[in-house]
Amino acid sequence: MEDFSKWFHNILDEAKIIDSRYPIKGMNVWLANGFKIRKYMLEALRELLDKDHDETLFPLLVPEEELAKEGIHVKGFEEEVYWVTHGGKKKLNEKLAIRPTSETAIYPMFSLWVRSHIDLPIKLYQVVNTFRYETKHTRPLIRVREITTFKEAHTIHATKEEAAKQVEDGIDIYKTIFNKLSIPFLILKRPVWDKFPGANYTMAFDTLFPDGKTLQIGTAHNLGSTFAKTFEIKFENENGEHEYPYQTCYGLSDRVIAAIIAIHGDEKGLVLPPIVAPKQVTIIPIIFKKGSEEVISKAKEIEKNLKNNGFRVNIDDRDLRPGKKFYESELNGTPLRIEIGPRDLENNQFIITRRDNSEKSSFSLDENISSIVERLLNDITTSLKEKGEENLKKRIVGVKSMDIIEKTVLDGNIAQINWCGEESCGKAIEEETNLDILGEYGKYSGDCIHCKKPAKYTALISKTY
Ligand code: PR8
Repeated sequence: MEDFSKWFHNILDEAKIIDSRYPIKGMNVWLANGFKIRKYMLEALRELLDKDHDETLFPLLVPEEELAKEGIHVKGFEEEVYWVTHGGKKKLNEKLAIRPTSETAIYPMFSLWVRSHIDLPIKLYQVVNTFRYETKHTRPLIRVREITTFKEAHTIHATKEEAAKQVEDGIDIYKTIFNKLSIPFLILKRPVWDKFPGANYTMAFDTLFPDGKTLQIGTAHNLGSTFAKTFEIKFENENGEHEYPYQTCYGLSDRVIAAIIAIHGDEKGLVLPPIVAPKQVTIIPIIFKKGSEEVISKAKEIEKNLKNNGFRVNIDDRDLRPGKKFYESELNGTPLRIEIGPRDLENNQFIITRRDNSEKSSFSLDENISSIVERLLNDITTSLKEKGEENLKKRIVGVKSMDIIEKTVLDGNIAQINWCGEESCGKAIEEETNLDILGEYGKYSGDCIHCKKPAKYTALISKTY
């Protein structure tokens, strides 16, 4: 893929994911295929979150007074907030912020809900649109100003230990979802200057795009008691004393869909992990004048069988050349294509082609088709995952001196460096290379690449979106 950015924009359009021509920068229209991928992604995540989180829904608008309460938080977002200032022609007495994220919408309510230790923990999430007036270059799905499927979880606990454990639980949920989507990832503790505004610490998931840039595809933040103190959230413990609780939040956006498209796709188009593929199997009857009825009726039988077994399947019996149909199903990333024609019927067989590796196999029509499909779909998930992980691993390259960091990264890699862990030194490294330190990674030995003091970490550094 020579020009990734061009490829990415084309595929969003050709595979009907997003129309980015909406006349507000950073705001896009979800098209039919994109919407379905988004829907299946959401279903998979909800299934995981619903096990021990409650889904809720808070208002879009936040009073200025609430947004302004948490000093560090508001400072982090002040450049990015859209404001509602008027109701019709009337200027509002108090400006209303359009949520850039919902801490300041949710936590004032926590202060009403939390009274006693028996009210804790609370674990909730919502799936909403949030708005950030991003100043960096916007790109569909990757950096948008209307984040259309912001999946944000917020939890509140009686103890620090429980909150720390919850961050790990949030990370586990995200690991599971990324594995289901075959997205390779790194989990890194962000340097202090790059943590979520108001958090004690931020754990981030990064993945590597084909152009060598990394994308942060999810984060989990330990908020400590900072917000509880600001929003006066207190609970009575078992001894009748009043304490501040501890909070966490974690979130994903449609960047996950950008990652699915970018990491698995190829020059023919999308390659979708089966869990989110709008169609998991497309049956293409190869019809000639002679014998077409038998072929169609067999195709319908296969379709019915697969549908009954819960697969998303369709028959493409449009009056088009098979080649055109193959092309479309490849473009749309449909994981499996079944072909069946008169000659196959004569041989009592059908043919399945995998989208991910183009492997073609023929099977007897007497075999259990749904178990073949199930096995192949699972194989696709696994092999996409393995391929992605292998590539990610290969592209983490140890670098010993400052002058080759940039070149290493420009060649499409993530550089691994020794670092003293000092903020001033880390920022100097970032400034000199024009790259970002993602966080601590793996064992260290030797001296800091920049200041030459003993290293505390090996850190990863990359070009980020
Ligand atoms: C929080 N509060 O907000 P976070 N376009 C697309 N995706 C984005 C964008 C954007 N402009 N900005 C961020 N993301 C916490 C946790 C509630 C939930 C994605 O955290 O600011 C990034 O993948 O880190 C980011 O990791 C995730 O949303 C959560 O946003």
